[in-house]
Amino acid sequence: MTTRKHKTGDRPPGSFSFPSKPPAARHLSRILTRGRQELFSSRMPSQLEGAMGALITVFYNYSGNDGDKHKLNKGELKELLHSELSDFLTSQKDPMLVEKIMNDLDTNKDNEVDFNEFVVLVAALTVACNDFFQEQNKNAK
Ligand SMILES: [Ca+2]
Ligand SMILES: [Ca+2]
Repeated sequence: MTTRKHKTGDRPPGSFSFPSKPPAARHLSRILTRGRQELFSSRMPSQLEGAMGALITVFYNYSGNDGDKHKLNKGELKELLHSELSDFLTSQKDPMLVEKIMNDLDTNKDNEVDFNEFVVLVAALTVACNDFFQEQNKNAK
């Protein structure tokens, strides 16, 4: 009888796990290519379009400071996390947190976080926030 000890996808407790590909990303990019004309016309952006624009702006505010202008190195990622997600960071006591986040986000292992990798973090945190609020709602009833 053989006992298989190793399980695939096992992670040490406390580490982050992000989906490797944002769902429906390809479909979305097709829509975007078609809708780009309308998206960047002079009308006021919708709330969601504004949020998407803000996401892009925030990323490039930090990615352009050092080295590759289109990617966040570890220093830039740390700066972004501390400035833009300070509440999230202070609630986590792990001193290796930035390293762990960097490791989990950097799916192509080039030691940089590009925009595609960055949005996975935002999506995962947004999902976590939504779960939290749903839980709060449930408890309030
Ligand atoms: Ca950079
Ligand atoms: Ca990368």
